[in-house]
Amino acid sequence: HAADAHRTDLMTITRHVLNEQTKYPESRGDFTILLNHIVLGCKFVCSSVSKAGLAKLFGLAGETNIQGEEQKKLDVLSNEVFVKALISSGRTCLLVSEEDEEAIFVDQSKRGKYIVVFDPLDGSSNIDCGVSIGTIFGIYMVKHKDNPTIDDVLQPGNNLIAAGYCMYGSSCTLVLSTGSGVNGFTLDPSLGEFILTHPDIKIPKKGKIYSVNEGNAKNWDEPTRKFVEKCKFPTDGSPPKSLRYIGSMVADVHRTLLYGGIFLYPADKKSPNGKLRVLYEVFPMSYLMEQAGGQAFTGKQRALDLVPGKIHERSPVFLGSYDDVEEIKALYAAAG
Ligand code: AHM
Ligand code: MG
Repeated sequence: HAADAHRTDLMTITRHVLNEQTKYPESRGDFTILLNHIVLGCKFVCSSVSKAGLAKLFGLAGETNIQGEEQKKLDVLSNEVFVKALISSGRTCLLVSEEDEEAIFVDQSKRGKYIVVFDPLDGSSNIDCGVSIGTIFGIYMVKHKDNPTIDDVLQPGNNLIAAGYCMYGSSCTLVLSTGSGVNGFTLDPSLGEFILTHPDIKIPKKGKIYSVNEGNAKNWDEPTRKFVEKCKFPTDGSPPKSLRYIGSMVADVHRTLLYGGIFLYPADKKSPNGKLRVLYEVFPMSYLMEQAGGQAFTGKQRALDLVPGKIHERSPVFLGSYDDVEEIKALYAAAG
């Protein structure tokens, strides 16, 4: 249709979030402003990631460029971009980034009521071969704005007011939940706008895919081992599941959300708490899964009920389709 070629009535992410916020009469646009700054960070990182292959032309990370400045690694650069974008929004008071050992307390003059936890560039070991990577974020509301402390961020995932990720892949996709379902937006590079392309994402109740680093199998515990065995050799007459593992959490979770199935990063003998970080990896992804009708489990409890004791704490995680997570829960319950 000629009319379709010139569609101008697009649902941009800003318009979408503004619509959602009208449900809260007390809202004064602060959240929309914060989100706009996150979106800006995502666009910047997206453009840097797409140029990563050209980095050699401009000088490799660790080398100096023509201006004599050291070329920054993409994960370091992404972190700086997000920290600056978040602080300059004037809506944050406390930031926790995977890249920074300490939490960042925002200066009083720029302080707002939101706390943002984020992994600016997750899966960065995949950059050099062009595999999808992403940014993951979660947003909390501070308890005491005048005097935020580290306890303000050591909240269970249950208290998140929003979470999302942006995947830098064949296209740039931002998936977001503000607590009433999950929506996906795709960056239209010609407009520089994220457009609603995946409204109200619901994860299939049961999936045909499992996703785990099987190279760690030798060190798994009994319930994880049994679960993966059942994926390959089902005993209930169902066909075996397919294995898909990219090794980039955003990409693996994105596929799980859209196609269904289960993503596991379990505990093992070498890493009894698994690998993934509670605040900015496990929580946001678990929140999105639940909002899409799936589940997230740690091997002991519902993932969002965890209360982290420190900002970079890790936890095992099993997340995805409702029925598939039910199965792993049953195996852990049986193991006692
Ligand atoms: P990173 O934060 O150092 O990039 O590591 C996190 C990544 C996740 O994206 C991915 O799910 C996981 O590490 C893969 O780990 P492994 O290589 O052990 O399978
Ligand atoms: Mg990470």
